Amino acid sequence: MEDKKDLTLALQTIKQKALTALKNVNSPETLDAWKITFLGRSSEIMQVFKEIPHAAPEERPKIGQHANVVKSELESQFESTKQHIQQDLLSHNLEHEKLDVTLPGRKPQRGRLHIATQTLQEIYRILAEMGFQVYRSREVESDEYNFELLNIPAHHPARDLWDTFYTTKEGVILRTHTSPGQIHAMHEFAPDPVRILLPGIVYRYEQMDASHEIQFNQVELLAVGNNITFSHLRGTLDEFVKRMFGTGVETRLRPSYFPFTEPSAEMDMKCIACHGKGCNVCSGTGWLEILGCGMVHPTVLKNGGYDPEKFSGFAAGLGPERIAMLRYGIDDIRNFWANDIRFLSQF
Ligand code: FA5
Repeated sequence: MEDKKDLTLALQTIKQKALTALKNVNSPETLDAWKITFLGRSSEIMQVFKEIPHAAPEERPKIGQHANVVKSELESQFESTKQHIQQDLLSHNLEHEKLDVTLPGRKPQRGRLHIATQTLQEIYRILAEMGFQVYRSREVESDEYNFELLNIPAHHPARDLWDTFYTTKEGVILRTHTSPGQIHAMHEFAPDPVRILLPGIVYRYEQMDASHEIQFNQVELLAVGNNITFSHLRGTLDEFVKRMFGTGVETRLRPSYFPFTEPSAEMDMKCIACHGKGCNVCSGTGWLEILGCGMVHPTVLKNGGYDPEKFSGFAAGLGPERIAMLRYGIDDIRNFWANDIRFLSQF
């Protein structure tokens, strides 16, 4: 048991030691350490509080009072040191982390539509002005719609024109072109006239190169009515190309073959990448095929529910990525779906 004198002396020593040590405190870390040492649960001052019950009863209040005074003194010194340190830290930061408020702000990155989507929207806009409405059709098709109803029976050699992705379910395939949508639309609208465009992704199991992808968009055009002629087809395509590319572009219509049109043709555009000299975009020919077209075959009209004696129609299938390549001078179609932000952010 310690007597009053000892405890009073102890308190004085504690105070002295603590205040001396506080003079060397100059950071939040050393301040925390100081607090643990001089005010923490196992600090000397706390030991004094534990000793009080063992002192002579008449001395206890005095010692208690003295201990409380020392403790509050240490606490208030702690607080003021803490404030000094914070103030010093702030001044230091203000001095060393100066902000140049005159610097221009950082531009937030904005998203954008994919170049294929932008091109599709431009095509819709032009064709809408020319009276065509968008008609959506499925990407997963039956063999019947993708081939048979389009006058391409099983084992017909024309099937080789479209290398097909088959599914594990018999007769279910990924559409190889947007033409099956023609039949769906005709079934819906016959015997009324139609003037529609059918956009969407198509799939082909083929060798990829600078102008051939295995998935790409097509936009199908279909007009069915009375007295529709090849001149209407030609006029519509010429007008479309003029509105898409301007008046200066050179196109040519070549006779071709599709089982679902008769007669059939393909339209080429002078290659913009090489100005017709020949490059890897146009396979050295100077021309790039942008669409297939023709007058709807009587069998297809009949399959769609129209009487071919009374109705006629034209159809075309455009390749929007090819059109975008010509428009923006893109020299490889594989860029479209490679997800390279450096390519995509240019448009
Ligand atoms: C067809 O797919 C026919 N359905 C088009 C058609 C519709 C003809 C209506 C008559 C009447 P073709 O396979 O040629 O035809 O493709 C049409 C267009 O799609 C091509 O002119 C080209 O622009 C684009 N295309 C074709 N294959 C690819 C490919 N692998 N990668 C990118 N674009 C392609």
